[in-house]
Amino acid sequence: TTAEARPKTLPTSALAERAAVVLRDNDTGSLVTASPKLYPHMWSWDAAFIAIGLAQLDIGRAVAELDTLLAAQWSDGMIPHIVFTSATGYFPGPDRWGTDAAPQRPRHVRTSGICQPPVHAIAIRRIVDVARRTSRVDAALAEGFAARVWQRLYRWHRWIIRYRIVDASGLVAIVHGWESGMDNSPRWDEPYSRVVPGTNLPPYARLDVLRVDDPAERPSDDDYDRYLWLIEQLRGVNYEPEAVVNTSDFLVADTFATALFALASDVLAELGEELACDRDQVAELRQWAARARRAVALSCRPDTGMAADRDIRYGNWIATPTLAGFSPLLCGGAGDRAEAALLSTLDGPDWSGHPDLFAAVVPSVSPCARRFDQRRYWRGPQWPVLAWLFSWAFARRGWTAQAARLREQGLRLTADGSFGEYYEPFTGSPLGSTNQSWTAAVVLDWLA
Ligand code: 9WN
Repeated sequence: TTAEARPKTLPTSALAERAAVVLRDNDTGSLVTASPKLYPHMWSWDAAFIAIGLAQLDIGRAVAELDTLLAAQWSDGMIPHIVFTSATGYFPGPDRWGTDAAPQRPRHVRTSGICQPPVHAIAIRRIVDVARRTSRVDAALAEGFAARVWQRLYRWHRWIIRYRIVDASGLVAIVHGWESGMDNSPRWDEPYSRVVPGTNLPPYARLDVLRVDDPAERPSDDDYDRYLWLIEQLRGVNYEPEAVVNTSDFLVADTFATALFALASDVLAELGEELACDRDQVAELRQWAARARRAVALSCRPDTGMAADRDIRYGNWIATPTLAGFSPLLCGGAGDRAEAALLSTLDGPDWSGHPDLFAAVVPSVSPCARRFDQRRYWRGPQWPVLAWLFSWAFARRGWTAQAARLREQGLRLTADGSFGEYYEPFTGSPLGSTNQSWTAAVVLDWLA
C-alpha cells in the first residue's frame, strides 16, 4: 500500500472538532471509556491522557475524570488498571478478575487487581498548566484539585516503592504484561515463554478479536492463555501485594515504567512544592525519583545504549529493541553523551528516521528488528499516545525542536480523524480500535 491510499487529511479545526466529539461520545457521565466498543471501561493510564485532552475542553470535566479514577484507589494505595462500568462487552470483566474478596478493594466500584504505569501526576501537571492559561477560575479549580488529591498520588507512588522495587536493579517490577501497558511487546516474549498455563485454567471466550477488523492486530490465543493464567495466580493469593510478587510466574523489572515513575515522582514533588504540601513527603518523592532515574541509567546496555528490562525470576536482562529502550530520554540521568547518542538512534534509520515510515513517529518496535510485525499491536505499530508522552517530556527537558517535530509528525499520523488506537507505520492506516479516547485526547492537546 502507498501513502496515496491514505484517507484525507482534515483541516486542523475539523480535526479538533472531531476529537472533541470522540471524547463527548465516549463519555458515560462520570468517566470517558477508553474506546466505544473494544474498551467500554476506564483504564488507569488512559484516564490520565484523557484528562489531559478534556482539559482543553473543560477543566472541571478533566478534574472529574481523575476524581473517578482516584476514587477507585485501593486502600493500600494501588491505582487499579481497570475501573469497570456496567458494560459487558469486554473480557476479562470483573467476575473473572474476582477482586471482590480482596480486602483492599474499593467498595463502591469493581476493578481489576493489577496496575498500569504511573503517569497520573503528569496529567495533573498538564491540567494545572493549561488551567493557569485559560482563566483565574480554572486555575483555582485545577490547583484546588491538585492540592486535594496530592496525598492520594503520594500514596500511589509509595505503594510502588513499597511493593514493586523488589530486586537489586532498583527498577519497578510488574507481575503481568498488562501492567506495562504494552501487553504483547516482544519485551515480554521470554518471560511469557516461561509462564505455563495450568490444565485447570478455566475456559473463556475472547471478545477483543471480534471488535477489530483482523485478529492479527491483537495478541495471539497463546498469549491470552498466559494472560488469563496469571490472573488465576493473582486470585490465588487474593491480590495481597507481597504474595503477588512472591508467587507470580511473571515478575519482570520494567525500565519504561521506572522512567515514568521517576518523571512522575519529580513532577509530583514539584507540584507539592508549589502547593505547599508536606515537606518530608516532597523530599521522599525526590529521593524516589533519583533512585529510579539511576536504575534506568544502569539498565542501559553498553553496546546499544538502550535501556533494558530484567527478568527477575530468571535473573537475565532483556535487550529486545523496542521503544522502551529510549526510557532514559523521558527521565534523564544517563548523562549528556549517552543521551545525545540515544537521541540520534531515535531519529536514525532504524527508528523514527526509517525511510519508509509514513510519519516520523517512533514505532513500538524497530522496523529493522527480527520480531517487528507492522500490524500487531505492541509489536511494531506506532502509538500516538506514546509520541505525545515523548514530546511532552522533551519539551519539559528543553528539547524544543525535538518536541515540536514529534508533535508535527504525531499530527501527520492522526490527521485523518479516525483516532486509531495504533497505526501501521508504512501506510499510516489506523489499526485496532477507532475513536480511541486517548488518541483524540493527545490530538486535542497537540492542537491547543
Ligand atoms: C488490557 C486501554 C488499554 C491500554 C493498554 C493497551 C490495551 C488492554 C487490552 O488497552 O490493553 O489492559 O485488553 O488489550 O495495551 O495500554 O491501556 O486502551
